[in-house]
Amino acid sequence: MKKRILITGSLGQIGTELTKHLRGIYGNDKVVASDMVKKDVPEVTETGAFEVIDVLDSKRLADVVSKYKINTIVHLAAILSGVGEHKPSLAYNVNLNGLYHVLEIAREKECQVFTPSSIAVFGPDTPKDGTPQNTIMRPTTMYGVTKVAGELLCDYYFKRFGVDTRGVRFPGLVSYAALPGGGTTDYAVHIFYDALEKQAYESFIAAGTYMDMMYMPDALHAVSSLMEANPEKLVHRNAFNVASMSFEPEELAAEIRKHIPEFEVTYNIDPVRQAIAESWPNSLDDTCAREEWGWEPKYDISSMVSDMLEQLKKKQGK
Ligand code: NAD
Ligand code: AKB
Repeated sequence: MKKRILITGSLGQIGTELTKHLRGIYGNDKVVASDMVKKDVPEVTETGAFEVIDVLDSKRLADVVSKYKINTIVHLAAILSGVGEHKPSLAYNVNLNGLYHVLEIAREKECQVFTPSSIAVFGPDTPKDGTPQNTIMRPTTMYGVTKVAGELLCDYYFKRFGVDTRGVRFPGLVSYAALPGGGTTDYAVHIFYDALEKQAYESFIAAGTYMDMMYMPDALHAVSSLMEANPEKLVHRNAFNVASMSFEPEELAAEIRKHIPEFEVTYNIDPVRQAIAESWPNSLDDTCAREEWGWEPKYDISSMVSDMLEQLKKKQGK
């Protein structure tokens, strides 16, 4: 069946690029972008249909799904880890009730659902290195709690109602098109802007703190590959570990220094986001994704840093 896709939260870090990626694959007229307010992001709002949808408004969501005869919902609207610790009740509401509305509409209107989970599903009791697909998940953040519950809800809707739900546990995503929306891994994006502007960056995450990271082109490819994967091969669904690189701030800085030798990093640690980072794994084992749907990332830290700096320079007209 030909896909007619609705993307929620499409003006965020992932949506800004995923909308273009999916319109490139399926056609501009087959992908409807949405967010809770319309902002001036021409690559999303001017290249195809755009609708204002607050995912807490289930009637509006259902009306748009009917209007465009949507058969696939890519659900990105969420509150991320840093903001979620400052506004836990908002994170609970948007992340859980928003997903519940999407799943109910998908059940009624027979839609496929793709929604990203996160490395935030893991917690301090989880094995830190080579974190397996199935392991202890006792997150200590509201964001992580909603992401674990979200994975379970998606599995429930698949097993109980046959809704074709799929997802990946994204690590921190590094990208140049849009800024990140208030997560713990955001330092790995901000560092590039300051490296180019000031040749210096003050990190809110401490040296030596490893987290999994991924460059956006690999993340986009992960979404479209899993959406198209043969369902008969999927043993897991919600959600797959995916990995491509793991680093700490000093290693990223050293890589940037290969292009900007005078670049310096200082530290002013944010205790909230540092505690979150310490509760997450150092690196995930993504064997299941590789075996079940052929996941294979292209970028490592060195190729990512070269491309990020080149693309940001172009964007800033340098
Ligand atoms: P983001 O914060 O950049 O964007 C989220 C978007 O959701 C924003 O445009 C915001 O306006 C919108 N939104 C918030 N509340 C809404 C509501 N009530 N109704 C409609 N829209 C609403 O986030 P992102 O980085 O693009 O993340 C998208 C998804 O990917 C989330 O589920 C997130 O948990 C997951 N994820 C992201 C990362 C990452 O590093 N970016 C890593 C792991 C998982
Ligand atoms: C965050 O830091 O909250 C996100 C994530 C890893 O889910 N980038």
